[in-house]
Amino acid sequence: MRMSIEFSTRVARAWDGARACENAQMRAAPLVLPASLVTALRAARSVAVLTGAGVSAESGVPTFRDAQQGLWAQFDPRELATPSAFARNPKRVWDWYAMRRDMVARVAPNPAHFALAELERRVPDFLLATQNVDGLHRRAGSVRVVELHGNITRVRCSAEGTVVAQWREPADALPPRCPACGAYLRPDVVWFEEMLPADALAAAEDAARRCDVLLVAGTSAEVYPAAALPELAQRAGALVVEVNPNETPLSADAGHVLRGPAGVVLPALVAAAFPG
Ligand code: BJW
Repeated sequence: MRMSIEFSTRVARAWDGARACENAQMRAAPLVLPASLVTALRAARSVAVLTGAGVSAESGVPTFRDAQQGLWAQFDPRELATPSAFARNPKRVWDWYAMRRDMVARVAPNPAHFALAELERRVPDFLLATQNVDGLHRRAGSVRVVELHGNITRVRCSAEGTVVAQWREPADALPPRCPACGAYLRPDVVWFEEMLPADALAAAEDAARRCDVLLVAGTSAEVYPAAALPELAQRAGALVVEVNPNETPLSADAGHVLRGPAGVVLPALVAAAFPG
């Protein structure tokens, strides 16, 4: 119980930080959309999108690496998001994810999610590859979505990988057990040092290779293999567009960089390319 209170307070602080950050970004400089970008997006037959935590920031979900309000500013990822952390202290890891699962259930998609769902309806060939585990893209109406890092709302057996629909929180200081084999249950997310779901990654790589335009929104572009998708697309001839209020390792190589919050930039871009 003490652990839950600790997580509750500190994650709530990150949530508040995400909202403060959102408010500050909303007051950012006016957005300029290059005409060549609008034309390219309108003409594109195939569009791929890579999203990261920044796309959910305006829903109030904390990012990972933002200096003040990111989760990794308050929590050590090696203690919470690795298989060895779960092996060392399964209850601590379980509690952290349970807290975040509760928080995610209480937020809603923002204009960035809705703009990407609208873009999907306008483009013949489309794929949205997200690193986010919050499920907000589907809740906004996106259909052609692959979740590269899993989904925090699901739970699976840590031994067999079977997704378990229902579980009861045990009274003791351990995570719940798999009803079939008795191993601990764990969140159905991808931790560091774990492989990404092969079908999701293959679909994202295919989309990156064949797209005309790749939008990269709200990611620090630091975590591989997702961070390799922009280069894959660029080598195959795609126009790569970064949407991010801050500089990332991708910024120097992107064809266009739109500096601003995704909840402002993406609706404006989609409306400019597909008016009416
Ligand atoms: C806004 C905004 C607004 C703010 N609008 N934008 C050495 C040892 C072991 C492994 C490695 C190693 N070196 C490299 C690796 C590989 C490792 C890796 O890449 N590490 C790097 C950190 C160096 N990768 C892996 O381990 C992956 N697996 C793998 O490679 O398997 C093969 C392998 C096996 C064994 C050994 C080695 C390799 C798995 C990666 C799994 C990542 N998992 C997490 C946690 C998921 C579960 C959870 O939620 O807890 O995924 S970590 C975290 O980072 C999460 C995210 O999906 C991911 C990416 O973060 P993201 O989305 O980019 O968020 P931020 O916070 O970084 O950035 C937010 C951005 O938004 C910022 O740029 C802001 O400016 C911006 N922003 N507000 C738009 N309003």
